[in-house]
Amino acid sequence: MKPEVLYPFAYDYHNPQFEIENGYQEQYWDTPERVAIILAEIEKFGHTKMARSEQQPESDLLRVHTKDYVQFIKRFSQQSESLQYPSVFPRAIDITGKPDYALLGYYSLDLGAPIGPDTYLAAKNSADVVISAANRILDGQRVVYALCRPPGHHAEKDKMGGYCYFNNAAIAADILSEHGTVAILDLDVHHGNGTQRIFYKRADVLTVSIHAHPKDAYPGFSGFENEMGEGNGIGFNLNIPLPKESTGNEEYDIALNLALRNIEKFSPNFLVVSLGLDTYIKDPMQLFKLTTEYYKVAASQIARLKKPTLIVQEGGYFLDDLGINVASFLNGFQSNTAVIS
Ligand code: SP5
Ligand code: ZN
Repeated sequence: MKPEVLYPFAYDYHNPQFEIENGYQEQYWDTPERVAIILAEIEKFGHTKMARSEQQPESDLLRVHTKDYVQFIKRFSQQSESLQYPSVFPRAIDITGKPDYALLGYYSLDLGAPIGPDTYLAAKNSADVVISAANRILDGQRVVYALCRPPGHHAEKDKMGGYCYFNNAAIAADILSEHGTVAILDLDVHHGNGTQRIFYKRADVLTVSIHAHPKDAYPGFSGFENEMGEGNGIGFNLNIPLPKESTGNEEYDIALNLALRNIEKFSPNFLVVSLGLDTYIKDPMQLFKLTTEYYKVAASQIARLKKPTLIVQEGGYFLDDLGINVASFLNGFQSNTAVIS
């Protein structure tokens, strides 16, 4: 079955020029072009249906984010004339009545998710895509690709960071979880700290992530093997960190198979894939060495689970090949989903 494709209502905005990494200005890799490039490439492959997503109720954001966080991004975004970066990071304080100067840092993990005039709209449009996609899955569509941008998996319930504001995959998983169990497979090269944390105490949503070992890659503070869930959620979080230097197709494939075996054992009703193409050999993140051809192989193995699957776009920054890498992954899904149990 060919994946149905949903993309944002509008996407030519929210274009920060830099993030700050280790004290230095670094290029901001998440650009509006990414959406256009992916769309242009996958259009060539004739997917079942490609559509702009519809607007969705703001209340769906509150499934995984606090009201004060969503309201802050909305208000602060609308009143900002230029991109705003935090200066202080207050922790464990009562934030009632504190000025925006303090709040911006309170709601931030890092200096990689600034807020400008169109940030809320871009993040909301991105979440709308995944909400519409989850609804398509509930309507009976077997494979849906949500072309989300900005990405979401680093966003926690009240924290933005790593280009992420609203956790698209988590919102979708929470919607689907009202109708059955859900597994989230996070394939972005960075650990999906937000997704992990949001579901950390839940047994009805299994979170599995394959990523560059946090000891030498962003986000650094989570993604370790010993993080296995808490309370009811113990045993329902699996991290598979891989070495930064030596991970190519073969090494990755072993990890993917371990991930898939665990998902199969959990036997979810729905699968959400956080798809990052920043595992690519030419990606500027310079971590893993996966190839265009391998994305197809990976997808065909995931498709063998034969679960209704929502693929959510996360990272991937080598623009020349980003489109073909997504297309390769989506094409790998086509061959194996004909019979679904
Ligand atoms: C969604 C997502 O992929 N977010 C990633 C955020 C990463 N931010 C830190 C980037 C540091 C990149 N440094 C690259 C150095 C190699 N030249
Ligand atoms: Zn990433």
